[in-house]
Amino acid sequence: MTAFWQGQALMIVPTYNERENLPALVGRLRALPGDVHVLIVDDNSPDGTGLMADAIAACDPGVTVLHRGGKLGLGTAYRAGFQYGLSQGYQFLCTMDADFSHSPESVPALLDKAASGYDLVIGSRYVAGGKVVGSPPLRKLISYVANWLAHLFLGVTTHDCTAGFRCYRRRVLETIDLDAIFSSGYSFLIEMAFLCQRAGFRIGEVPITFVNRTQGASKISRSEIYKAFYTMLRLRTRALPWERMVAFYRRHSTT
Ligand SMILES: Nc1nc2c(ncn2[C@@H]2O[C@H](COP(=O)(O)OP(=O)(O)OP(=O)(O)O)[C@@H](O)[C@H]2O)c(=O)[nH]1
Ligand SMILES: [Mg+2]
Repeated sequence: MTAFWQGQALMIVPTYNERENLPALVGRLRALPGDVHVLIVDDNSPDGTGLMADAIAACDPGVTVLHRGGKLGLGTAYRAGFQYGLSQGYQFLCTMDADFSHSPESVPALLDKAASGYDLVIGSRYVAGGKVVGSPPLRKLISYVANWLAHLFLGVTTHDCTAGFRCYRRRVLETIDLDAIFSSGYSFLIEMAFLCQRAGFRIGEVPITFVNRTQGASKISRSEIYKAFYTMLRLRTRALPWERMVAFYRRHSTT
């Protein structure tokens, strides 16, 4: 049976020093039903991931590589990937980490959920059935606190708004002004979840088992963690007047 996303889904994989993981990851993605295409966004990885990506792409027309000059951040890598995917006409633009924390075999579940009427689907650790395996307690705590603050401060209802395993429908990325997104790093994920919700898009989650990487090193630094908290403060102060106006309008239009 042909998958409904046949040739219409692009998986964007940002990479920085992922040579141990990339070939197997791309192999498993390309073995999925529905010919999921892969875009690798590599930031001139010192370990030669970019060259390896070129070699993979040379043997498979379903794989493309976007090279950038240096480490420009996860958020801007996603944005470059979205711009490429939109220009190529894809209907479903997905993202995942290269380190197997996100299982390639869960991608069809994200696409299925998107097709059932969701504009953004997140592979979530924090809904019933979701799990985290092998993460150090401090990482778990930071992730938990970041999500809790996003719920409390920003009113984001998504349970896992820091997850990078996502599927966006094309219309989401056409509506949101990607160039106006301030975050260039990991906090891009929180900002996108916030902007999608504020724009009225329907956000769904599918449970996933997040497995801590076994190959390569984490790129998340202390400054990225500070930036995530700064992003929430920034979005909060920007959101407040707007939210107040809507609340005021709603209150007065119903009385
Ligand atoms: N192109 C690009 N990719 C990046 C950059 N920073 C991180 N990545 C990639 O983004 C993905 C997520 O990064 P990770 O280091 O796994 O971050 P994480 O999953 O939050 O942290 P761990 O759980 O410790 O692995 C991986 O595929 C990285 O290679 C960047 O500046 N540019
Ligand atoms: Mg990771």
